[in-house]
Amino acid sequence: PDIPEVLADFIDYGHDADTFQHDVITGLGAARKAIPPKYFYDERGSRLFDAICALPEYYPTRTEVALLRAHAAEIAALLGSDACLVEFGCGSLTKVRVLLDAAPDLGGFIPIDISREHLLASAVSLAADHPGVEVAAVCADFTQPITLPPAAARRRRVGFFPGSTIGNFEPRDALAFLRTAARQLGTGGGMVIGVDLVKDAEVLRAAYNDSRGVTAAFNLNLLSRINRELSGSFEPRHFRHEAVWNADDSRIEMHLISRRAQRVHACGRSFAFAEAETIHTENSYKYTVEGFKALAEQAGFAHRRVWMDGDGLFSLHYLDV
Ligand code: AVI
Repeated sequence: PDIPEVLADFIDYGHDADTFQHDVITGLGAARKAIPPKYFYDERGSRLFDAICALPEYYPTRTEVALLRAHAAEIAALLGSDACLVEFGCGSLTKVRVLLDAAPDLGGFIPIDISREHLLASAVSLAADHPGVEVAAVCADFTQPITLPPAAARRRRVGFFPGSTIGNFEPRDALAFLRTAARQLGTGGGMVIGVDLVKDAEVLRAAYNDSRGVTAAFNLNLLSRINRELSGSFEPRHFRHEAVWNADDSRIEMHLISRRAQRVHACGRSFAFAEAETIHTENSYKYTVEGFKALAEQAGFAHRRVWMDGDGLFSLHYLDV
């Protein structure tokens, strides 16, 4: 494919082929139905997620952006000159722009994301605004090991993983991801990572059961996506959204609960639901600063710095490889 002129490179690993169908068949066929949260982010899902980030109850985004703004100069100093920032997943790019604006001598920026069109559009717009930075995009599942393009290979590499997306991994997968990232970033590299913190259960519940129903629409959109992409017959109104705080496992769980006994078709198969049976669609683990520090160290990072807001809602960490 043609690489847009402003980009130094574009590599497509083609990781997304057929895994949605496979994961839906396996997930709906299991005794406890579950579908991985990465499938929330089709076009409508990504727009709904952006709307979640602006909700009054959803504190993580604005708290993290405020932390990035407040400490941008210190973070830029830790990045040093001519480093290459490697972003795992690329969201709205608001967050990385805060860092780029504070670090004028950054050498490279490489976003890695599975959503090809969104990735290309974001990388192109960022490259156009920062002509001094070598921008290369990698279309891949960032949990899989990949070879980084030359823009990264010849520089000191610092990972950027904001938003507490690490919280959507099972703890053992979070450890595996951090280990792979440490290897990829290499000795002398670093990582800037946002981690949501354990807090009052009511604050957590409200963040995932917002009063406008945006999170409910985001969760239910998964059923519409199955209908569209996998010939599904879900009636979204026959399911309801629920998010619960599981204190024992330190996580918010999102579920889609069947309002009645029903049979649904998808991927050419039939799946039976009992009344009140749930599809578990997401875990969002919350860490303590100490707990996350231990995880990062176990993965081979040295913990350098943590920044937190005054209410202790969210944490931003700088790790050394
Ligand atoms: C992307 N991720 C960190 C979000 C979270 O808070 O776990 C996804 C989300 N789910 C519901 N609201 C937001």
